Amino acid sequence: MRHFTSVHDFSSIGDALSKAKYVKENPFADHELGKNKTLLLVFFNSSLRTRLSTQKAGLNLGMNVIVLDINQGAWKLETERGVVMDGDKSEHILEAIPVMGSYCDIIGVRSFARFENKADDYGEVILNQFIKYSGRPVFSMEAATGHPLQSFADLITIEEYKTKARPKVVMSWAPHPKALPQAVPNSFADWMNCTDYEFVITHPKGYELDSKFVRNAVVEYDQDKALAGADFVYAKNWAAFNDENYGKVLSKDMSWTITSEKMALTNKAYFMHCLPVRRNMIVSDDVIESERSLVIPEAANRVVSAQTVLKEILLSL
Ligand code: AN0
Ligand code: CP
Repeated sequence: MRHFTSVHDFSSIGDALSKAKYVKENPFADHELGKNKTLLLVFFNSSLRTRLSTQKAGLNLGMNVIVLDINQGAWKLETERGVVMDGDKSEHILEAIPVMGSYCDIIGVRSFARFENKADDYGEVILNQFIKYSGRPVFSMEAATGHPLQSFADLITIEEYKTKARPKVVMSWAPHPKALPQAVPNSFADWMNCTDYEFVITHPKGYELDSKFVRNAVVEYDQDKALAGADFVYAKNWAAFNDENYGKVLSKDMSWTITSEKMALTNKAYFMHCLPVRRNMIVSDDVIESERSLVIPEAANRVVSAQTVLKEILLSL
């Protein structure tokens, strides 16, 4: 594996899971693999889990790890070519990227959708510039359209907790005060569609996701119907994807919040969320605190997903 931007960079889901199982059971077995190799993590947006779990993954592999927060101490970057740079941006990303590449062996990038231009977001312009100009293997730490390290950790978690071969997994939209990217639900759908689980997506009308990620998943607009018999409930907010309302909040309907009444419709489902989560908007206190909540083991598996991917990239150097 050279770059990692989606589930399709693994040869199969089975391959990804068996590699993750080995990493989880033998976290320090490859401590020599990353010796004298430098991992650079570049953040254009905030992070708690991705920052810590990816650093930890690199350290477990014996790597040196450096982190750059673009918005805290680095020069403001221009990303558009051809612009007369007479504003507040001191440096162009076309110089910054190869410079960053010259200081490391592998680069992780977090750059969320900006909701300024749908074609730029869905063209993954920033991530692709890193791939093109850094000269290094690049992996996504949540880019504009996907968050594959999160979905990989989600899949590992479902495999650990499922009690039947084909669990019913329901991804439900839930309300949130601000516009959030579609990266997490896009990737979750992408990964779930590579399994043989029963996978259902539920959201209010207007929140349809890109068909490239939804593929053959069942879309059910009635949340109660979707939740019936669910084994896993994966809650997430996202902003509208369609051209007319791209990046907009169309609804804050609190009847979509995941409460104990909603969970009572399921087959004693486990509750999942990638975090950070807004309590009593997305999910009630009692559900997230219940014994069926997997949010902490799910976050812990972020080390496993990151370490599995970094190991594959290190093996390809
Ligand atoms: C981000 C999002 O929804 O994409 C990151 C989630 C991992 N969430 C927020 O910005 C609150
Ligand atoms: N789930 C996740 O990626 O969390 P952070 O935004 O805190 O990294």
